This record gives sequence, C-alpha cells and structure tokens, in this order.
Amino acid sequence: MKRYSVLITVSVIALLACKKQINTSTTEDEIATHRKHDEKELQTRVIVNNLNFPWEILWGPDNYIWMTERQGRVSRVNPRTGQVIPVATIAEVASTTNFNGLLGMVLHPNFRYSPFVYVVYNYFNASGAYMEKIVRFRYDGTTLVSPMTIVDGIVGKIGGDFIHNGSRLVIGPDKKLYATTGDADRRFEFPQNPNSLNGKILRVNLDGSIPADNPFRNAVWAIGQRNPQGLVFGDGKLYSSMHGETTNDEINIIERGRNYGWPFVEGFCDLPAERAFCRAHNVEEPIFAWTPTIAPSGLDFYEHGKLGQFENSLLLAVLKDKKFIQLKLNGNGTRIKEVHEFFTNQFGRLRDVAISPSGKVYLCTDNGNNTDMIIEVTEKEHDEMED
Ligand SMILES: [Ca+2]
Ligand SMILES: [Ca+2]
Repeated sequence: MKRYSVLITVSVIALLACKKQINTSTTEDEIATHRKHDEKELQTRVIVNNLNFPWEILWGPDNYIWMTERQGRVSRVNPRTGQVIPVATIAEVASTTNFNGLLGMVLHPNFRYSPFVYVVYNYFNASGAYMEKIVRFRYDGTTLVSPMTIVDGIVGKIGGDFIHNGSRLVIGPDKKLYATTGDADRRFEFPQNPNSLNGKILRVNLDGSIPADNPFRNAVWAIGQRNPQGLVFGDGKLYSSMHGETTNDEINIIERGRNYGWPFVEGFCDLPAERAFCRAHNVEEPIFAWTPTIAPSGLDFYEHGKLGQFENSLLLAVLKDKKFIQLKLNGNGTRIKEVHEFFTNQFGRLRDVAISPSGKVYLCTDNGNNTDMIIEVTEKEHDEMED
C-alpha cells in the first residue's frame, strides 16, 4: 500500500483545528505553515435554497450558473441574486429514486458559436427498459431544442436495483466528450467487459462519433468502474471520483485503456488476489482512497484565483459525510499531498462544485424536499461581486 504525506485538517470556516496528522514525517514547521495558509477566513452565502436535488452546477460563458435537477429541469441561476431561470424540463427523464434521473451536463467549449448543451439522463425506452443516454441539445437563447442522441445503450437497470448510474460529463482539452457510467448494480457483467458501456469512462467526439484512437473501437475509454460521479480535467489530466462499496472510495487519474479494477480490486492493489489481478489486467491504482467510505461526488479543479489556498487542488463535494474536501496536488498533479475538510454537517449532503472565472467556489446540496441550496464560498475580506 502506498503511503502519502497527508495532513488532514478539519475546518469550520475559520476555525481550523488540526484533527489528524497521518504522516509522522511532516514536521511541525510544515504544519504551522499549513495552518497559517488556511487561516484565511472563508465566508459562505446561500444564494438559493428552494431547489430539489440539483446534480450538476457549472459556470456558463453567460456568467450564470447552469444547473440540472434530477427530476429533469435545466436552469440558469443568477449567481448574484439567486434567481432561477428555467431553461427546459426534459419530459423523457425518468427519476425513479434518489440516485438517478437527469444527471451530468456540460456546455460546448465554443458555446457562443456552437450553443450546444450536453446532458446525460435515465429514461424508459420503447421496450420499457430503464436506460441511460447522452443527448445534445441546442440552446436557442431561451430553451433547449433539436435533441440529438450522442450515446445510447447505457443500461440504467437490468435486474438489480435502481442504483449506480453515475454520471458526470466533461469536455477535454482534446475537444472530446468524456462521461462516467456506473455498473447499474451488475458488477460481474459490465465493468470488466469492454463491450459494455456500463462501469466505464466513455469518450466520444462532440457529434457522438467514435474517435479513431479509442482503445476498444467503441465509446469506452477506461474500464473497471463501480459508480463514478466526479470527473474533471486539471492541467491536462483527467481526474475522477468513484464510490466504493463499503471500503475504498477512490480518486483516480483516468488514462486510455486502463482498468480501474472493480469488482476485483478495491482501492490499492494490496491484497494478494488483487496484486495478481492488477498485474494481469493493466490496473491503475487510485491516487487516494477512503476507508470507511465518505461518498464522494462532484469534483472540480482549482487552478488559480482569489481563493489562493485552493490553488492546484481538486475540490470535492461529499454526500454521506456531508462536507467539502480540498485535495491539494503535488507539482505535477500525480499525488495528493494535503487534505483539508470544510463545512462538515453545516449544509447536509453536498452533490457538486462549480468555480467562477475569478475563483469563487459554488457548492450545491443533495438534501431534497425542495430545500436544496447553492452556496457561494469566498474569502472573507473579498466581498466584491465582479463575476
Ligand atoms: Ca460542476
Ligand atoms: Ca485493495
């Protein structure tokens, strides 16, 4: 098992208490540096509090927060006033439980000239099967029109339960669309089968065609996933968060054609049977794992901006453990060197993260009952609203 230099601090806004120091090689001087670094006060502002299971929040080129809610609504949220401007309700969406429905969304990288909105959602097909697909819409300035299916044939449920549907979307610097898919509660059928779209990281061209350099001549980019719900590019690397079963939630760096192990490897390749499987099946280990599980969801990458303490970090929304986690990366982005935790039990379950161009951070909750919030996180001394 790999060892990491990890300093975990638990912070409730400004009250930073050093809770657990894992690596004893971290010197007192270094700890003091980290504490000082973190002592900048954060302030939060609830900008809207009557949402119902928002799943994706992202900063749009119109300087609005674009949002999905699982029941099928796509909206634009004014980050200053909290006004929610409905864009569309996708009637085909079928949200059967608290785990599925309308999930990830991403906007075309050249949205001004190609105003395409990509969403992924669960629905019942003509045969009555519960499925999942990625659909591209065009935004006409008011609503979503001209749906075009980009990827279909992802299983939502076949036997099993209505669980493990992923799904997060992101567009890479290579202008390809990447998506996470869950194993649909069929662990021994799908994740290790490269011909199944479930339990995978998918990669397609922006028109849905298959890139010539995909490893399996289909939409599959990486295999062996259980239920990944976070996906983000940071400095050229593709990072994902994944729910473990009862152990080993993971942060992975996703690479072409690699196997992430599920259901035969959980977390690191540390058990004898896992080591053999890892050697034989091109398994890439996570860069971080949590046992017991915390239920990691939306993931974003903080490059630089006004919250300087977050620079070069992955920012993670956490469901079960009801907190927000900063995972500070090393210089080349291959290791997590510090873990800082914020807002534990303050807002309930956290589903996703968005970052404005100036570096304000936005979180959304996953509590339901039309009580869900989007929360703005800024530094206390900065109160200007230039976004
Ligand atoms: Ca997001
Ligand atoms: Ca393991």
